[in-house]
Amino acid sequence: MADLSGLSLAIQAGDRASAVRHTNEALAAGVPPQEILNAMTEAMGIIGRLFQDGDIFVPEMLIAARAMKEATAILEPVLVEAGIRPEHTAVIGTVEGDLHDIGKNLVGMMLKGAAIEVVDLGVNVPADRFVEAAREHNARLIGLSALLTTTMPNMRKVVEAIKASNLNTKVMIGGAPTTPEFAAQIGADGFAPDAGAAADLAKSLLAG
Ligand code: B1M
Repeated sequence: MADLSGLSLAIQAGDRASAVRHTNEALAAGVPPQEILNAMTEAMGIIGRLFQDGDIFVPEMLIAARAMKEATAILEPVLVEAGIRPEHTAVIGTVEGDLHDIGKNLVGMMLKGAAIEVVDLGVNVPADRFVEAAREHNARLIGLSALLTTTMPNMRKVVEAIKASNLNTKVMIGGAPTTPEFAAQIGADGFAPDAGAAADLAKSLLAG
């Protein structure tokens, strides 16, 4: 097992140049790409936990995610060549009527950090579009975000549309006005209060 602690620390610190350098060095030293990806995913897991615990904030998480993005860009062609693809795909989006996307984007970054392929439908997404995209991309998870009390009911529409389809797709929700009680009420499979928790929840829903 190679020592990839330098790469992990570079990602956690959001040091893009160092993350890229460590990735190139590891590849040149013949470290398997999956092992490098695992080190990056673990680094983002640490970031997620620090964010959940209130030890770091949105800017730190964003710069860590950007460092990971640049480092994975180097790794991606090597992973593709080796036939390694993320095992699962998640479709995410902000529900119809709602244009807030900062939190949703963070959730997307953390899911990618957890080695989940993310199809981001953007904002103001109608229920049917989530179902279509889940079918098209064979996604086993849909992540819904809402920041307005007035758009929360549109989450229920997505859950109902998924239940009416024959898809084996779980639905998780989040966003400031949502709660675990609301998730249970609308029949969603889970709620996460923040992006770090969203990655943990996604992994456990996809494992189930
Ligand atoms: Co809006 N806005 N806004 N706004 N805006 C709020 C949400 C509001 C609380 C402000 C206020 O009044 N105090 C209020 C909502 C009130 C309510 O419904 N209870 C509000 C309002 C009223 C409005 C407008 C109606 C204002 C108007 O036009 N009169 C309008 C609505 C437009 C629309 O959507 N149709 C509007 C517009 C906007 C801007 C466009 C100006 C801008 C959005 C820009 C953008 O997103 N690109 C904006 C902003 C920035 C905010 C505030 C200030 C910040 C939201 C944010 O990005 N937070 C917000 C007030 C506030 O929250 N303090 C406010 C940072 C972000 C990292 O946190 O999104 O909570 P958050 O995401 C977290 C978690 O919630 C969770 O993880 C994230 C990271 O930890 N999470 C998930 C989120 N999605 C998840 C999904 C998951 C799991 C976890 O699983 C899938």
